[in-house]
Amino acid sequence: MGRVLAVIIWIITLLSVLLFVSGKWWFPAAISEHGPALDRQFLITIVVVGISFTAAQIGLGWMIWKYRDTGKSHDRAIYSHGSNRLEVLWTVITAVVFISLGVMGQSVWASLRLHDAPPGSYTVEAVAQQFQWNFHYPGKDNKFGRTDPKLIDDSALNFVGLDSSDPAAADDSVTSALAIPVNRPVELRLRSKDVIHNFWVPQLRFKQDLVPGMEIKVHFTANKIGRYELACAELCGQLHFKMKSYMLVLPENEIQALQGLGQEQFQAKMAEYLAKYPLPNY
Ligand SMILES: [Cu+2]
Repeated sequence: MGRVLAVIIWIITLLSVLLFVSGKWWFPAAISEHGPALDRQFLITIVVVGISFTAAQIGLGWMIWKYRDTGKSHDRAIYSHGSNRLEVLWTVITAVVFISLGVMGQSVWASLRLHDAPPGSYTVEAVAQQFQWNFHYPGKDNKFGRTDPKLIDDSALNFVGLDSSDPAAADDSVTSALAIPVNRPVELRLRSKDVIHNFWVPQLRFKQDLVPGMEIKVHFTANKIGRYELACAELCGQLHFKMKSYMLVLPENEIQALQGLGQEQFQAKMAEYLAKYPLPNY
């Protein structure tokens, strides 16, 4: 029985490793400037973790094989206090490996979050709520109209509380889909009206929480035109599964064509673009 168990463990290990090595269920192709660096970091991590996992499982199977019950009476278990030296050694090795991976990965992570967006970035405000996305565009004047939580009125479709008496609000638009230019830095200002949500576009290799009471500024550059699925990746309530939308990465002229359109025309143009670009195949 011990031998069977050991072999089963080795087979499961082999199959698990093959799942990754085959590359059949890998990420969709990256469409952001920081994507390749993130993928490289992910690959390093998965190789290191994969080697440790395989070594540990081979060892586990080997112990089960070696110390199986052979029915002989002299095969009695002995009690061991363990080895402090070994304990210290593998704890230190594990700590060094994990801290190194963390330090190596932080530069990409931090560059998108802790530094200001480059000047001239295309800025959009994202306001999440149960269970929809609202993207607020500043329009031609590049100035967001004043918003006030008191003015939020979902039944009047004023989801972000835009103050229409503010002149800067006149050319603003709010839509449920996100449109950004290709090859130009984009700054997102993330806010939430109720609970924690999470902005996630897998191809963008970007994922960030939206936290009530906070404005979180992040930035990235998308480099492939198309339509991509955008999901809320934080379990935010009963209809969380419905909280999805699209992100359009558009050529500069199509972005320009959107700017300054009033709310209705903006929405019509967005519908046109959404129909124009098919979703990528997975
Ligand atoms: Cu959500």
